Amino acid sequence: MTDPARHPLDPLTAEEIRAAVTILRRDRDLTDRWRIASIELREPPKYELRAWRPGDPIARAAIVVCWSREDGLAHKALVALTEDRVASWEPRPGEQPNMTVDEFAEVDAMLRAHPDVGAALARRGVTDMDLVLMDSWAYGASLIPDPYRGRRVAWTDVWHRREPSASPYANPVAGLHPIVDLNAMELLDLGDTGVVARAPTMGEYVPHLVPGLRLRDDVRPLEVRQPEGASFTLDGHELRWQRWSMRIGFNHREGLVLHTVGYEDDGSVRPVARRLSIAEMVVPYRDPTGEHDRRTAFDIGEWGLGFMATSLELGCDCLGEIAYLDATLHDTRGEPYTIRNAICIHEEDRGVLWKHVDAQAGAETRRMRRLVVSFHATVANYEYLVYWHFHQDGSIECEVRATGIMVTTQFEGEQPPYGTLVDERTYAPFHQHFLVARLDLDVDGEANTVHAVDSEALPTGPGNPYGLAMVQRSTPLRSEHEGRQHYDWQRQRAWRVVNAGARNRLGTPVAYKLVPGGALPALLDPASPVFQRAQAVGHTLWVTPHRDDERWPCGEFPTQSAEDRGLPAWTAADRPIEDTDVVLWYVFGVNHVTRPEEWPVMPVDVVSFWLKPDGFFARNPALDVPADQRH
Ligand SMILES: [Cu+2]
Repeated sequence: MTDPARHPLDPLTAEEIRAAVTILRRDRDLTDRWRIASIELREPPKYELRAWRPGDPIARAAIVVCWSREDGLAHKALVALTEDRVASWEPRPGEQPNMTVDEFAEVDAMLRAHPDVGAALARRGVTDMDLVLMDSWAYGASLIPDPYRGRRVAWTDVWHRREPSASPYANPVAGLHPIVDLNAMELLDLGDTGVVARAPTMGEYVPHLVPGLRLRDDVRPLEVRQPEGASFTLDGHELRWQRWSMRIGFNHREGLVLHTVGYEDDGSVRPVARRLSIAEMVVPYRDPTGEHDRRTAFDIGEWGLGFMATSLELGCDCLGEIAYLDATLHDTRGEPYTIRNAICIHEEDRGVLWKHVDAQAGAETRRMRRLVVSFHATVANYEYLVYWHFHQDGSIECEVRATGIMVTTQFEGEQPPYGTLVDERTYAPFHQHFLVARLDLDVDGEANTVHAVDSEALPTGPGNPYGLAMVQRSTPLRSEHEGRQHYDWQRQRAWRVVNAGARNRLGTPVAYKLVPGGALPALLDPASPVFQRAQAVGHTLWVTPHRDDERWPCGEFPTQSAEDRGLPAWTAADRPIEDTDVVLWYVFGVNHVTRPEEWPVMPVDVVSFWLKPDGFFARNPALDVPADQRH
């Protein structure tokens, strides 16, 4: 038995996942021909949860998305676990549930056993099918070939390993992209556009497979010791560290979720954020050739960063005293499984926090320490490492690291101009990683207004004879259309989330500032199919009034979608966002112009943005950090 939930926001346990499926099978006749796409805690509505106190009864419910492989019809169910009943059962015609790990594995096995695939590979000199990997990708609606429209389909890349322990992503098989019906689990089209001669690439990164690699021999141990243990406490899913407190959540789609983030100030906990997560990730490849023109991954909406989370037993890569939380997920039969050590919690030294040297008073220096809550996801060839950093000065940094292995293609003749040559007759196409952070900030409460703040240099003239004057222009965003914001380098734009009803000791309204980082333009034709599906990436920031059910910026079901039914649809109503419970949707990421140095494995590309107190405190909140942090 796993522990029953102790708090309404605790993720579903294995027993609860089993119970949700049992209730559905009993009451809705789910046969073996059904697949379960996702089972997730139905988080209590935000305003109901406010009234909950420890010891109060907890009503648990699960949202289940499933579909029948016979007719392909998706259903979304709300299963009231506490009441042992299906509370709602909603057919979702025309929508495709997320892609699943089971389908990925079944496609791989089916294609490797298929005689036509074997013959196509034999024409390319590949005969040992144990060395082949089929990598399924989801479609956008407009790119599905006509005869297969309306079906659940995947297209695949073909890779082959040089030897059993070698990297599959070192050797692409160009000109072969089988199309599969996922419900029938059958090959529809070989997608054979012709043999491309294989090139003698060196795509291996495991040292013993890299010819002639000499490891550095001048690296001595660097150890982090915390002889009295870590400074945080973890009680169930509740985390406390110095002045910070929060609850850790996890689901199949967003992966890590942070709830009820607060900062203790003068004995009381002041709310900063109600819920923080990465809600979508869109990765369009910017190569129109037939090898890549369908390659548009929605890694969260199609695959789920939670489902893709890796056990940090396989490499946590953090130093010091570490606490872990497991994650409970499930397969398409609804059978739960555990990812051991899915979430990592630890502290890091971050150099100097503040310092001043005075000739008479001497030096005062404080070292910065931060709390890190993180998880890692492996989405086929790529890794995404998500870190939330909490600092002693009240700031929060959300950092994402992209690493892993770039998609490559071998070519004959002239290299297409849409990528960088990284190996013999092999190029890595340009692409972008757009991340959409969902930030439900509650700065000292829910009544918040977002202001765009621009730096403006005043013209030289009377009162400003030397042209030095610079002021801040603060523009309140009053409606959702005004809330569609772009980064503005010329004005150094940032956004302040202001609570006009709460004042600091200086008498000014309290605020947190969203300091943009990693902002990137879509660089997409608005009419293009990918932009239609991912209009959320068309703005750096969106602001919406809080709704419990508005969670997915590119729509609830981006798999095989034609248009973005998330942010553009919700904000079309242009609802008021002034002095209300706002949610910020921040778009950031990597404009990945590939480099040879990112092959055969990519050093991390790091992007981040910050949430910084900006008048939330009346002075430096880290004055209280002791000089000697050993005591
Ligand atoms: Cu990339």
